Amino acid sequence: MLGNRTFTMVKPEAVANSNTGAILAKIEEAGFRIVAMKKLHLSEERAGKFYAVHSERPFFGELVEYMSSGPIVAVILEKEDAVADFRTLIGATDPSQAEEGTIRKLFAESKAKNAVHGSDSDENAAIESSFFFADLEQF
Ligand code: IDP
Ligand code: MG
Repeated sequence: MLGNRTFTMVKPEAVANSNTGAILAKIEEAGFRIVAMKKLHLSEERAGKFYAVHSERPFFGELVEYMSSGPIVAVILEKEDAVADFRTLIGATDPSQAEEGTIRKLFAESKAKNAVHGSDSDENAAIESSFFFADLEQF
């Protein structure tokens, strides 16, 4: 299965703005299959753990506060070349730099509040999936 799965989150502002369904529709229209999905509210501690790789970045405090500000929807996705194709579908981190038609161009509010997460490698897709779904073998 390695190479065929990625992990995404619909981030708090997109959930709060009732964009979860529209974003999931774009994802399915692009050929991704939903393997597992749940809605939950991260604590600051859990958000900090998820983004630990960014702990030295200047925006880390803002990122943790934002990601714990409301519920998110965590999703494991399946498709050939899932990681790379999903990064293309969501567009650049900063929506002002994102291609037309990408999820971030359509739904993001800012570079920080950018609607969705997307794993950046097969290895991180597996790590991030198991962060939210401890019982992965059943999917
Ligand atoms: P990515 O989500 O496109 O992979 P990363 O560089 O991994 O981007 O950053 C993780 C998340 O941190 C971004 O999605 C965004 O929410 C937030 N972030 C990144 N850069 C900035 C910034 O310069 N200011 C505020 N938040 C940022
Ligand atoms: Mg990243």
